[in-house]
Amino acid sequence: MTDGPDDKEKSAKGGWLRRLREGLSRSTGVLTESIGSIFTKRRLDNEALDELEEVLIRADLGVRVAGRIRAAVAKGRFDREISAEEIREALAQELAVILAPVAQPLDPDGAGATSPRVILFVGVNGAGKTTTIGKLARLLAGQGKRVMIAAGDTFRAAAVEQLQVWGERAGVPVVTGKVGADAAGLAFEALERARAEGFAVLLIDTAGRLQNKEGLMSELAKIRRVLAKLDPAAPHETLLVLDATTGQNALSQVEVFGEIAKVTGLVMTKLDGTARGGVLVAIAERFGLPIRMIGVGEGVEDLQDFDALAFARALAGSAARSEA
Ligand SMILES: Nc1nc2c(ncn2[C@@H]2O[C@H](COP(=O)(O)OP(=O)(O)O)[C@@H](O)[C@H]2O)c(=O)[nH]1
Ligand SMILES: [Mg+2]
Repeated sequence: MTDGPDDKEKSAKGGWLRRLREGLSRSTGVLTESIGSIFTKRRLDNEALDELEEVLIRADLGVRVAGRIRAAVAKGRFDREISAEEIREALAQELAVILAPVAQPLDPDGAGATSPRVILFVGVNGAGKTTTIGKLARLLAGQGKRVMIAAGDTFRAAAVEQLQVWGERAGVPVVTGKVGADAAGLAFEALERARAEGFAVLLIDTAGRLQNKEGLMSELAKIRRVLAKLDPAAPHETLLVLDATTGQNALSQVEVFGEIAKVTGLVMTKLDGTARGGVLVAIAERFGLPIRMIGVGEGVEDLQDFDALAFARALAGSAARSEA
């Protein structure tokens, strides 16, 4: 999604990487400092590896990833004296191995001659669905794509207004209904209109009232059903939006939404906040779902493709990160 001129792209990338690194400071702080104190002039023995594993678990990476990294770091280095920087770079490389397969950017191109690409956004309240849709609409419109938004979170007037503001700025039409209106009906109407008017992309917002799991499940199922009446392949993408600051809780959200919605990809937001970015690694390892985008701030330029190695280095606090 970064298709500007080279130098512009580079400085924008520098900016978001800095924000990402700052955001990951909680995880990175734990990792870099602890690695620094474990590996000052020390042999890489079992005790050192135990300590490393513990630090990785504390940084939200999860038990399985921690074990995997322990083994990878030990390989070829066991019983050698090793520096903290060497450990950080080995950690970054191993994290990148886990993350590379899920770094699959969104394909926003139209689904076919007669249908727009339909992207459904799901996730708990406050995760960043509406903001992400606004940013994405702006980005895609900026690339000359014809985008329409359906304000499917009909329970929150603020969500509708929020989208109208983004839509106005981006010159993107926003299909809305009355407060409490049937979200599926709205989604149907939007897709009908988007098809008739030749739009390339339809972004659909939804409510995130997870406290009423049955209700939400049937609402999402109904949205899917009515969309499929117009295009059997719609929605072409169902993106689960996750707030990185929720840490381990994000894992259970992937489980729940995986069950109630057919999630095809993830968006991880708020990686610029006091983020606990390590959880993204645990999610990648456990679920293998594509990470379509990340959010590193509230501005339109803060929606980014997920770069596995840059993220891994930022998380590991590896010095090589500045080249990423
Ligand atoms: N710092 C930061 N804030 C974000 C990001 N994405 C969303 N937010 C904020 O998170 C809050 C909730 O976002 P919203 O889109 O309304 O969540 P929704 O309930 O899932 O639709 C808003 O204040 C957003 O501005 C991000 O990447 N970084
Ligand atoms: Mg919302």
